[in-house]
Amino acid sequence: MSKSYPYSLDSLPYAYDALEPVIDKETMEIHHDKHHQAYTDNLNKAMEANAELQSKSLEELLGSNLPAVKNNAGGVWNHDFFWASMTTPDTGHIGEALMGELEKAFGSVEEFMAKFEAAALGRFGSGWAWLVKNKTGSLEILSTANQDNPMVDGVTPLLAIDVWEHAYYLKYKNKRADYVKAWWGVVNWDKVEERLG
Ligand code: MN3
Repeated sequence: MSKSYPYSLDSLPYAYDALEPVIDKETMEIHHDKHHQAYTDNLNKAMEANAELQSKSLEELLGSNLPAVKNNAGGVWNHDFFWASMTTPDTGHIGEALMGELEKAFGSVEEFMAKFEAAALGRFGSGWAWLVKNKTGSLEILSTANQDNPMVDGVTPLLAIDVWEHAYYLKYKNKRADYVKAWWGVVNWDKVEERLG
């Protein structure tokens, strides 16, 4: 999924209504066509103003000390990752290798989900919750603010949920917990296992 300048917005890997009823079509249209498009456009603008960065990869920009570069690079990368993390409701299941890693790190799938939900709900304001593989190869849960991306700390993202209000407000209003619980139904577990490597 490595992109480079000039950045363009990829189509969703499924139809806008593919995640219904968990995530409604209108939310997906606005989230992808407006928000993700805006991060893409604003990243290109920031790159125009910082031509020396144009040869860098998108991943390298995630750690930029220029807020306009870092925030919009995160917005582009994180949403590509988020779309690919989801699939048609109730079609995925956790494979053996991933199950083993989740049990090793968290004790059980239920414990993993509880901790991941706590990270998603505990993120004050806008941000993300992540399942990552850390530098020693074990799984961890963390959350980031805004469009920050944990790869800058050397970890490998496996799964992420967007908990900005734009991701859920039309359908779930202020009830982030309901969104997070329903979201398990659209996780693309095959993709998570693939990212495990
Ligand atoms: Mn978003």
